[in-house]
Amino acid sequence: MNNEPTDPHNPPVLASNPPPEAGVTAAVEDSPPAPNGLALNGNHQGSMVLATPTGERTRRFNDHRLDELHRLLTKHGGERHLVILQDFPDPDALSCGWAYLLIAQQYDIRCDLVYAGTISHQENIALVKLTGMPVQNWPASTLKDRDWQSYQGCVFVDNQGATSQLTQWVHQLELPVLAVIDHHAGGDIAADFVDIRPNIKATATILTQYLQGELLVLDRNVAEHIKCATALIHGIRSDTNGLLQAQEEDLLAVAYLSRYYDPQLLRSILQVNRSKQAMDVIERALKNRMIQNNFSLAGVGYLRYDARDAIPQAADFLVTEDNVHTAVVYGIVYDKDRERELVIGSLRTTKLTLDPDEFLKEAFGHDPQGRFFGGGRSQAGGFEIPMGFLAGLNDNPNYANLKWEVYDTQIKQKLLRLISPEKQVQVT
Ligand SMILES: [Mn+2]
Repeated sequence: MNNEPTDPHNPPVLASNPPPEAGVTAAVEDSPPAPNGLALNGNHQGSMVLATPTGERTRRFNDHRLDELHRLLTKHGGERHLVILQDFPDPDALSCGWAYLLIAQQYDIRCDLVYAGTISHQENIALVKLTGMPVQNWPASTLKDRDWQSYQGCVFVDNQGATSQLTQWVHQLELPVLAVIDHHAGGDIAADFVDIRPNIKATATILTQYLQGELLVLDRNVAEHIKCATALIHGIRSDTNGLLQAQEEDLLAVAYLSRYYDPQLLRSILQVNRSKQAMDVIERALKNRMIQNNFSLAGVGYLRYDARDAIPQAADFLVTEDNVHTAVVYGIVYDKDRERELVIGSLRTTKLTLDPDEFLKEAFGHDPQGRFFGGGRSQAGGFEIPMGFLAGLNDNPNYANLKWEVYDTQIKQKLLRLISPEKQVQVT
């Protein structure tokens, strides 16, 4: 291949006047010099390098988004940026953050990939450990001591700032938001480069398209590339219910990544066993579940903040029961960092006509500021209800029990209003 990977120390210079070939998509290999004196030196599908007689090089892509991102990265060459993930990053977020970091490296941009919450899901811990992904935890309590001055900008990947505690710091310190790449709808964050595509199932599909466009040319001989490609496949799989909900673009992205990924590594990531904690929560969910109109509802009581990922795992499990199409599991956690206590819950459904986002918004409503307590995507959703005045002082077991019963009852009442509106269900 006659690729011309970008020299990290000498990022490509853009021509001041766009040449007329803008929008060319065909692969050009060993092409003769173009009549206007420009030598075309194309890569197989994503980009081409145009060399002018003066030796100046510029790259053009078949997708305007790649052009824009390329221009942005070129402009910021030599800088240091923060890549911000949601507080509880999932495989899609993690793999995309990493892919972005590798792309930015091509432009001599040093990125730090950070999140403020925890990675507690066993599979996600395995993903990070087994791939050696360079992701850093910046807990909320440490944010005031971070060296923010050394960053010239930040990037949100697989989120738009709403789900990260880092966002308020970014705004306070006026750190420029350079790029937002996401597949969730909504959000009104402004950035130099915005690529938000709600019709795509996983952000990893979008990042893979950047790779296909050769913002970074993957190389099978580079271990990091193999691992990142594997992580991206895992990201797409996990946001599409194991590809069952994948659409053409997601599948094409996986097909491309299949040239580079390590199947053995992917298997190891997926085969991680559940923690004892998660098993205990699943056991509680099984014991406490009540089934009504094919909904399985289970409160699991109090659990440690870092065990919160056991809740979606329990919901995943309950939804597999015969005659159940939707499971909701919830519990109370105490967030030490932010000194707040909250009810968190997860919904899983196999019922195609049930929209988790609509259902949870309708069931739990919103706070006085208009922020909904819950939301979701297809087949999955979650909710968080802060306890406010009732938070804390759980050393008193009678009080703790009473509080749990109140929340347990209220959540069931709110859900049952939607599940069995025709009859008054007794919740005790
Ligand atoms: Mn995602």
